[in-house]
Amino acid sequence: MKQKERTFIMVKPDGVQRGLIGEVISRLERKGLKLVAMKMMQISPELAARHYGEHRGKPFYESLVSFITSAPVVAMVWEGDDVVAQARNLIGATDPRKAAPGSIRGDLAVFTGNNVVHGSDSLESAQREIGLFFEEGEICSYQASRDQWVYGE
Ligand code: 3AN
Repeated sequence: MKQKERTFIMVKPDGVQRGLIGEVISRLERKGLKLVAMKMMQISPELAARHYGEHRGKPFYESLVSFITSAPVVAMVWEGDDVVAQARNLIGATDPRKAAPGSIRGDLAVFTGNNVVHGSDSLESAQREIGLFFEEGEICSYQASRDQWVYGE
């Protein structure tokens, strides 16, 4: 079986506060993606600055950092074929007003600042973000028996 891709997914403070952790995990699980690491944590300003470094200098940067550090988040690593793109599809467009109905943001959010969940936008971002939040030893490697049914392998 070929090595599956990994992506970084995070339930943001609004998702945690609104009781949507289970809903987000459930949607990813039902799709057939595999959870391989998860932790609930409070993001420090330093980690926020590293995670959102590409947005430094943009008008929304300060509010983004203050929002992401305002309450706990649930950081996760998910694995699967083409999982970066598959998870982005499930999450929906950055602006919830443009996110397709059926996507997490399309169904559960109304405002770009508070859009419930983060998902890496490329394999390179996924590797970088996973490295910011997890040690390699915290990521589980296991065979999910459902994979033969999900992938027909
Ligand atoms: P995504 O989360 O869809 O990958 P990014 O990486 O472009 O989107 O933006 C990261 C986060 O920054 C978004 N999830 C959102 O919370 C915030 N953000 C992005 N663009 C804007 C904007 N124009 N106004 C306010 N917040 C924004």
